[in-house]
Amino acid sequence: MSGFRSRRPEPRFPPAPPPDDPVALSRLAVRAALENGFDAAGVVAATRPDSFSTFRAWLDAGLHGEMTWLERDARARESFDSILPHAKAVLAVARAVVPGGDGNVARYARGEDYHAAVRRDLKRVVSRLLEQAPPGSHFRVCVDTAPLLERELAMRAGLGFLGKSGLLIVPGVGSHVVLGEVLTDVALAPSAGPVDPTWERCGSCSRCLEACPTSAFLGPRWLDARRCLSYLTIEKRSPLTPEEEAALGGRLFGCDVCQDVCPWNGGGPWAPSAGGEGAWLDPAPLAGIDDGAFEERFGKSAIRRATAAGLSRNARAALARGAAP
Ligand code: B12
Ligand code: SF4
Ligand code: SF4
Repeated sequence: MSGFRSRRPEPRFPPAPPPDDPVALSRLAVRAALENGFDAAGVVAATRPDSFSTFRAWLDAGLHGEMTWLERDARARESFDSILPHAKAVLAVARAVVPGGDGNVARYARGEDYHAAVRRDLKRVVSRLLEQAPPGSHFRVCVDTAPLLERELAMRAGLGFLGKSGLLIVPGVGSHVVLGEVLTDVALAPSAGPVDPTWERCGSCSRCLEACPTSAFLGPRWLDARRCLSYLTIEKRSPLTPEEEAALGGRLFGCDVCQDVCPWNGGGPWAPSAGGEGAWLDPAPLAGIDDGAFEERFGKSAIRRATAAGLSRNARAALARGAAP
């Protein structure tokens, strides 16, 4: 149908045989995830994502700015085969980030890099599954690293709903969660029935859309990333304009405003308040940080994503505007 041709060689392995009891194996996967420190887990069939066309339209509108890597592997998000040949099911998981209040570092990036922590614990889940899965089964762990539409997967697996902020909200936990997945060629039974695309539980609330400091939302779940402070502090590689610098308001990495105002997070351990471990970075020593010192300090932190050049640029902007901790 399309002109897209995978340049990948034929899969190196045959598909896994069907499991004796897909429902039992699926339940085992969810139980193992919950036992390994995830707050929500569910299984979804590895079928073409419903929202691929939304994603494509978002790219076509240029709302991704300099995140050209999203453009590069866009087509891979249409099918799971480039990530795991013969993929049949996905175990989607969500984990609450470490509680803590305000800071100039977004909550998800404080402490141990969540990519490493989630990967480690999902590997434990896979070890458990390998004991029961049919011989010849394959599993692949992904955490924000593979070309997947992770929020859709989480929603369709029954973990929660997508708020107007675009964030997955897990009822009882909130939106301060990070997501991960295990892809498998074993036909695990889905945990949830088909999801109604219009299902959301925001009601008449639109606090996140209104509170965003840069008015980055063009509508519910429709973000102009180029205006988002998370993008400006983490992903944007070119210099900041004076307007962008001012908009940062002293933030060094990420932004939590659209979550701070959300009633689904209200009163919980993430209520805006003073600090918490790793919440604040002093911009002064970071303003001139070089690659070596940056790697030493942030090599095992999610902050690494900003690069030394990006973080020092943010720190200089904070100092120029007198926004020290
Ligand atoms: C690129 C990216 C960004 C960009 C763009 C964000 C954006 N809104 O698109 C920037 C740098 C701005 C960013 C910021 C943040 N990000 Co980010 N980001 C990603 C990444 C790598 C890709 C997201 C993407 O494809 N965006 C393009 C848009 C169009 O897709 P989407 O956001 O997934 O939206 C889809 C759904 O909303 C869906 N949808 C909407 N309506 C409907 C209806 C139906 C029926 C269905 C099926 C789907 C659907 O359609 C969209 C297209 O598929 C994902 C990881 C991943 N691989 O998915 C993390 C991810 C989304 N980010 C995450 C986080 C934590 C953040 C921040 C909170 C970080 C921070 N504190 O600074 C902010 C939040 C900003 C916000 N309000 O979205 C988490 C989200 C966790 C959660 N609770 O949802 C993810 C999942 C990473 C992870 N593994 O945990 N991020
Ligand atoms: S992370 Fe901050 S800047 Fe980005 S959409 Fe949310 S409130 Fe707006
Ligand atoms: S702030 Fe309100 S509109 Fe935004 S995600 Fe939360 S409940 Fe939904």
